[in-house]
Amino acid sequence: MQNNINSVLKNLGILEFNPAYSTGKIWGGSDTQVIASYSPVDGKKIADIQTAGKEDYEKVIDTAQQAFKTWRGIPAPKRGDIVRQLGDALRAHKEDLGTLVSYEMGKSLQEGLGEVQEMIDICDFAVGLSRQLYGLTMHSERPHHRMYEQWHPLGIVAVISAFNFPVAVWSWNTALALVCGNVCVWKPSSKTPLCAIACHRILAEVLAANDIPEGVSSLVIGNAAGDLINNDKRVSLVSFTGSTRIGRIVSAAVASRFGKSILELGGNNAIIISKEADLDMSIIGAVFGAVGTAGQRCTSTRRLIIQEDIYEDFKNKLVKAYGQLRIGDPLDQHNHVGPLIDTAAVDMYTKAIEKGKAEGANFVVEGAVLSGPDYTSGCYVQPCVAEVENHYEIVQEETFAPILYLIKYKTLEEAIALQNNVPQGLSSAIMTLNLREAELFLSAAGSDCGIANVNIGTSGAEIGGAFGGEKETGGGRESGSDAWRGYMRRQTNTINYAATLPLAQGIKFDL
Ligand code: UN1
Repeated sequence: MQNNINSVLKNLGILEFNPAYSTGKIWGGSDTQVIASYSPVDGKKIADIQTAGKEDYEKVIDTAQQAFKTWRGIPAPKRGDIVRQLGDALRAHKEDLGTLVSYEMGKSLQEGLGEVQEMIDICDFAVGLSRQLYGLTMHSERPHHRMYEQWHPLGIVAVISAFNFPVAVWSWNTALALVCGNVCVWKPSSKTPLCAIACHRILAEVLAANDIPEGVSSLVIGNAAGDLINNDKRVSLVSFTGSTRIGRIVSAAVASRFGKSILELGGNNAIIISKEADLDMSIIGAVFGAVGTAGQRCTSTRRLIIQEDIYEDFKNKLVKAYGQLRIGDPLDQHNHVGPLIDTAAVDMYTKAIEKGKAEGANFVVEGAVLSGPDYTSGCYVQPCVAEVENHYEIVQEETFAPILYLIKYKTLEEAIALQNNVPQGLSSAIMTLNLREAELFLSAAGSDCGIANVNIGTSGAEIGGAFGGEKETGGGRESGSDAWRGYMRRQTNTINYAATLPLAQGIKFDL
């Protein structure tokens, strides 16, 4: 792997080929503070990265402000063409970038490549959008008046992204924000800085090839930048993906300066398994949802709400399926489950299991931290399954790990109430072949989540839909549908082409 990763880093232009790279400082700001990127796959340090300090940040924002003046004046379809070129560059780098995502973050190579595919797809989507930033026209109540609305860019859009989707979430935000005419500043997770450097370089090359001035896309690494962004009036929109705990802080800071925010916070996603479900399909959906990305997606399946008549049968099938899971190096395509991001995440997994047990959880597949020659990073854990009650504190919380909770129900109304009865509201699903059940689940009396699926698991959303959720998930929407509006400001325009000045609401004001 070591040699392979060296060539991946080289192909992505991140650092010169250097077998001793792990000790060298690379790239980044001028701050003396350095963060290290370790791979959870083998525990090896990949590189040290210099973080951005206050001075670097000021330079970035100044440059971004200048660049905005140029960028907003470029016609949207032309901006779309530049995003199209970004998509093409990502196609060319897919293999290398997907491998880096897998090695630095720990998700399977297939999922790493899938993440890059999402980036390519959102670029395609944004190209089309660049000719469709439509506003409405309205009929004025006054004669010889025309009224319409148009959408303008906001200015500087900051993207604060999480480790679990180290490249895709940036692209959802950036591709859209760019065609809308904004300039972007990216503060990636400090756990996956190399993925960020790789993407930034790919976009920077595309921009430079089109003679676009510096500052249309910037990267600031390190946690200091996050605070600076949140409290900076010059940053019009903060798109934050991360925990509800941090999201609360970000949202309050940005709101207090009347900035805009798009929040993608925690999920606590459930699948309802009806007795009228296709059980074989349900097993695959449930297991992939729970253990894919080692349970570290916002959309990971955390709870299965199972009808009592099929509960025992389904549980046994599930236990059997868990017995077949292969855990190990995510770059080895035979494995289903890779590592957690770091040993701090392993601690959270262990604590959640202990807390669950103390509350009465009955583990039907026991958890364990794995050790041995294949697991030297100390980040590999056994995906586990526990029978619980929905009200347990641990069940109400989001633990970013492959722990799946089983809950029994009698009626669909009860199942929907259980599904909704958590603080979060991101993704949800029902497995049923019964139309009445499916439609009730999708009705206003059904799921309260931003995403509600039928006969599909909770994870693996496509970019074409608006992505995000309600309640403590934060209410933000990113990616497809009309999520682009979140990156623009709406302006209502009324034009009078009469020779008089009639006032609205029939008000007379004669001088
Ligand atoms: C996330 O976990 O932050 O639905 C995003 C999915 C992905 C997005 C997840 N397309 O699994």
